[in-house]
Amino acid sequence: MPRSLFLGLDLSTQQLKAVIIDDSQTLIHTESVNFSREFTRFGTMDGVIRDLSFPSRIFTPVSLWLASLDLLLHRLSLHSHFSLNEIVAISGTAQQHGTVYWNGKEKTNLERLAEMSGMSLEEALKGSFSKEECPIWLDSSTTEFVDKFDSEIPNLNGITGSRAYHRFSGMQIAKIFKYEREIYDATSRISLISSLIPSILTGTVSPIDLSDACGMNLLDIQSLDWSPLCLSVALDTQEEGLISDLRCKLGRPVPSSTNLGVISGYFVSRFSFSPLCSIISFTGDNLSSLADLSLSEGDVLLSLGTSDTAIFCTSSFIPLKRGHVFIHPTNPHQFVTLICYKNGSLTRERIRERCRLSWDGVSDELKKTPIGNDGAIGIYFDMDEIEPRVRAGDYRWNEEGERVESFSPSRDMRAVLESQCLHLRSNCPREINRVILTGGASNNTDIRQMMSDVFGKEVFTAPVADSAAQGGAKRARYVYNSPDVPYSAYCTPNLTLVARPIPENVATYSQLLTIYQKREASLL
Ligand code: XUL
Repeated sequence: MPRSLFLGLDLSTQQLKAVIIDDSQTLIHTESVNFSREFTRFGTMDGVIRDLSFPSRIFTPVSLWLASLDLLLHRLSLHSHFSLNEIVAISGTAQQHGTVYWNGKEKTNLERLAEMSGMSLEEALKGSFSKEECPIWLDSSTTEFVDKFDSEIPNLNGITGSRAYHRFSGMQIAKIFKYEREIYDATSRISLISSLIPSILTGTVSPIDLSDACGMNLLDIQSLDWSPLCLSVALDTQEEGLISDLRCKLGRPVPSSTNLGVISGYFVSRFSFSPLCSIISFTGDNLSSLADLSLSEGDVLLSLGTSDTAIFCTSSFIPLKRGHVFIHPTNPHQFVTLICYKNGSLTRERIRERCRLSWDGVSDELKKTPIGNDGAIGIYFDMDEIEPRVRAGDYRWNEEGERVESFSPSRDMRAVLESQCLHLRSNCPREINRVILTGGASNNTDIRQMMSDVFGKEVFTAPVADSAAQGGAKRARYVYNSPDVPYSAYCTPNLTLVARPIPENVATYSQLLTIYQKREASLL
């Protein structure tokens, strides 16, 4: 009986990764190609090139991604415990916001790919792009356009799900239109990085994925089509011809569950893929990790890293001042909210070092203070915080609510951890079912228990390695099999229960939350 295998690809900033699973979600293989280590000839560092004369301009050559796909598939074809011929569907993901510019010749080049299976992808698609240097999410050279979008579209977050951000694709397109007009005019189609790989795999430029399109500041998240107002501001024009030309360049976006067709003959001849292998729309990496965890309404995902990120799902569209709302990649009737807090682990580490403690020592130190610190609150921001907008600084209030300069080490240590948990809690929906923790600090048992007590819910952890690529493989399996059950019932996440709420602590933290919110509000 032949096996059905599913391939998930993740084109991230530094590498292209592959995960293969079988029809019962068992992991069969992972493989990766590191851009800068394996392709020194492109001159990238950590997968990107920083323009020395404009350090905020950051890009990756599109040819590097083509060369990496070739090498990755070649490596996958060499294994004996599976064959590429067993792969029945491919989906995947990519870093968000970056854009790729085709020049009109791609039509012939992609169509003729099947006849060029003796050539590398890089050679076969040479001359198909109007711009070799693709702006990526790290680029922040677009201040002029961020200001323009913010001032000309006050309701931008209500239309697109986010206020204007430097890295969002609409800003990049606006910049190319204004400053590289020949390139813009020579562009036939614009892809997101997530739609580049499926375009190559199917041999025709793929539509942009609706969920990833929410990272462009161009999509009307409710009508599911490009916003005429955003397109007009991007081009600084009311001219209908120019606006509809940009609409054509972008193409009509499609849901993440779209089956884009079968694989191009190029991959059948070159790597022995089955000609029946289906290609499913790719989405953005954060959304794909969420698909890996089958996040649905009531779940809160907290990623505790350099910055702390809270992700949760809602059934209605609730625009935020400083968060991002995306269309849910596996449930088109839901929305995904992502809030990023700048001050995460660096702040935790700074206070820990200031108290001269190891992480084991932190645990002992916490035992010296009561849960809730007797109502004392410390809010610590190493960098200007974006959510809420508060200047960098350490802010402490004693149990009487008076501002004080310092706390004892044990009170300081408890205060930083408690205020970070309360900070995350205060922006999440009231009604939640469970909390999933990922990121470095999710290994800490004190933080796990504190989160559980602050949220009053069970806390789970999830493995994060390869999670975006895993999400791609799981989506490929779901769309290919099209079962009659929702995605969350079909693709089960690999979660471990690590903490249960302790009722008396939950009661203490629910009172402390009100105090915390008062103190935080006094800083605005
Ligand atoms: C999200 C973002 C990054 C990239 C990284 O808005 O810019 O997480 O997706 O790959």
